[in-house]
Amino acid sequence: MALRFDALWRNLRSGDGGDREALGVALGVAGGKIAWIGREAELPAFERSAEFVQHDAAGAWVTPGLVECHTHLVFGGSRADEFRRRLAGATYEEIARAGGGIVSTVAATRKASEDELFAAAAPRVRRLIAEGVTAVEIKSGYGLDTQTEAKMLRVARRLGRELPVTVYTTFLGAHALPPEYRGQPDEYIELVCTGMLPALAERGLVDAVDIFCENIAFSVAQSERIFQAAARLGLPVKMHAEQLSNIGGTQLAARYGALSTDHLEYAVEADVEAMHRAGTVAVLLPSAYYCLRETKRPPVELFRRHGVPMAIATDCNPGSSPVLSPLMTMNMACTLFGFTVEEALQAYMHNAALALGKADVHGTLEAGRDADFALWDIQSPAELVYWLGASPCRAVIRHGQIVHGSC
Ligand code: DI6
Ligand code: FE
Repeated sequence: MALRFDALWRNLRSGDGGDREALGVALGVAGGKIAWIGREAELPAFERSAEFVQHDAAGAWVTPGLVECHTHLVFGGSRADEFRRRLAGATYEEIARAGGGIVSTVAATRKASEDELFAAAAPRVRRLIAEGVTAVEIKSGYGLDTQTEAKMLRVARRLGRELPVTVYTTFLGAHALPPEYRGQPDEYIELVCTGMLPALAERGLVDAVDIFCENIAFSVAQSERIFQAAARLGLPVKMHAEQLSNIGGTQLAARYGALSTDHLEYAVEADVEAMHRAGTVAVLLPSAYYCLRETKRPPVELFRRHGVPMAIATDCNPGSSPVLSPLMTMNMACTLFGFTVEEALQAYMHNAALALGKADVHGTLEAGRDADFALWDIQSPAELVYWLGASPCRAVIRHGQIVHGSC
């Protein structure tokens, strides 16, 4: 059967900049999917649909759309004052314990209307798209009551409807203890498990469930109750684990088959082994490490040795990572964590898709998949990671349509 294209990009480059570099690549799109990709010299005969357009990419590099797999980008207010306090010497933990931090964003998010939250979040998402992102995960966790968590997740879904990006929602009801439950964390966990999560899942607002398992947040035992509640609903789980200390969250998460555990600065070899056995992805968040002036690096060498896939993400949030640049985050993964360029790129493509349980949809360029890709004005992929403060992204294509830039 003859191929029929709605669009064809010619004169692309692809590969990792090494031996597998390919010049003269062509990519044909039909019905929003990649219909054909390969060397232009081998392009088969094809028919042109009525709307057919041909683009000369003039040697631009093509990559899959980036997958931003860990954000908290829907929130009210700002924490610039907290940043000032931290510059003056207060620590993130001190601020959190004194009722600032996450809980101050909770107050601002509860107060904000749904339209206000959307209006604040949309430009953040557009920034990500402008750096090549075609899929983004967005967590709740600044509501901490059913109504506000629902509001946040509806805003996330609306971002996915109104902006050219695929949104995956994650329920993070166990992000912090809301002030009205002070001294009653187990009662709050009960509400999360039997009230909030089932209600939000029933409304179709939850793609996955996350927990902040940490001394300043929720214990391993409390986390387990949430994993059990998620399992009852058939929802995949993830965990913020071993970020500020090691309390054993990772091993629990691995026992529950978590898609990913995230942060992991304090993870040890037994954690890494458990992740390997469970197929759990290590999501590393170098910009949070940088913003918190953390000095303990995640055990990258152990992840490599045990074959645990590493993803990276901005962790975009108003406290520990007010960051909207995937490219800078890749640079930080290399400069601060010792990633290679190839690892950083994989970490933002295939491995990030794995961390969302969506590796069958995102993260690679293959015929039959959604035509979600980015074109870059670079001479080699190392330039994606090398430049700071300048995005060489020429265009972003989602479902076959140019959604950013031009080509
Ligand atoms: N870890 C983080 O880095 C973010 N949440 C979490 O559990 C921080 C969120 C914030 O400070 O608002
Ligand atoms: Fe986070």
